[in-house]
Amino acid sequence: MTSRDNVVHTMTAAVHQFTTGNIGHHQTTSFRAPEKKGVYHYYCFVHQFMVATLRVT
Ligand SMILES: [Cu+2]
Repeated sequence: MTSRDNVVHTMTAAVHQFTTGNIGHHQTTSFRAPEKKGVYHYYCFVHQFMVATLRVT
């Protein structure tokens, strides 16, 4: 994934199935998504109010 923001973010799974580590300004990174189907909640470690979900189908 690519961050289009001006500050560092992460995609950190709520129960630690994955994390991207820090993603800087316009940086592209990859991570290993879970193989099991489901909805995985994640948040930004830097801004913990930022939450989203990853859906594996
Ligand atoms: Cu953030």
